[in-house]
Amino acid sequence: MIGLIQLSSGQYQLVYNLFSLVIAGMFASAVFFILMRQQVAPAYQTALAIATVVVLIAGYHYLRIFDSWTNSFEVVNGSLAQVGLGFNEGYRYVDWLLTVPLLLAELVLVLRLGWERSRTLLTKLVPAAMAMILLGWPGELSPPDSSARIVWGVLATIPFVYLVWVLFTQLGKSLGRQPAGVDKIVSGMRWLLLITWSAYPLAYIAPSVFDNQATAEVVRQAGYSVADLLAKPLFGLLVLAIAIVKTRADADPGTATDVAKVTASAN
Ligand SMILES: *C/C=C(C)/C=C/C=C(C)/C=C/C1=C(C)CCCC1(C)C
Repeated sequence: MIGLIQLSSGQYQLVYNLFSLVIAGMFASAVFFILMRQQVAPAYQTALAIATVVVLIAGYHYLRIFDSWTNSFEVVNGSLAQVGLGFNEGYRYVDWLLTVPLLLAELVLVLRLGWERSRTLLTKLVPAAMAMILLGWPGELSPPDSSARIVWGVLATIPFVYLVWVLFTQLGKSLGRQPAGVDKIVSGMRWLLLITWSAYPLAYIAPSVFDNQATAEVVRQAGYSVADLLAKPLFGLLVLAIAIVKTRADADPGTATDVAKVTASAN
């Protein structure tokens, strides 16, 4: 249990407004992904459907997170004191347990690596993701200055490093097999994954790093919120972009054939 903290009204409002922004981002992107469905070939609609489900699950959890935030503080002498059971961090972990495996499936599906490769990849990545989240959870509930927090965090980082390393190298390998235009998006996605997923462990260690627990709480909540916006709606937009470019490339194989003819006649 995190010790009782007191926030200034500015700190409280900052997190409050960020949660509200995340809710808007999640539901707006869900609507957008649904409306864009017709723009992509059936082969990519599953990936887009998963992207939609991910932002809906996260949007729902942020509604609960928002509620928990407003219920855990009360104005006492001009600042916000923690009351009752305190803020429930559990919603995030339940959310990640559902959305992280789905995000991995979304990525593998849109790359269309073939059934065998996709299956092998997911049987490595999904258990690693589950282990990472389940090991981080008890640490998140440990006191800010405890060694338990550090130990669980380090344990969770082992599957995390493995996961990010596999994703980064696999995405790198698939670059050469993607149609023109898609390779740039896949490369951007590779960096987006590396940077945003690394923001989570950084937000996690905030309570151990900052002496002032009010600052630590704001950094942690802001870190997780911004990371979630990038890792779910923005990531989904890149998946949609890949699906649209690939749909066009599949529908217009003429471009590829013409290029082949020109090259052949030039020889
Ligand atoms: C949509 C949610 C996503 C992509 C969540 C990702 C979460 C992580 C990459 C969490 C990683 C953690 C560590 C590497 C160590 C400390 C504990 C965690 C679980 C915060």
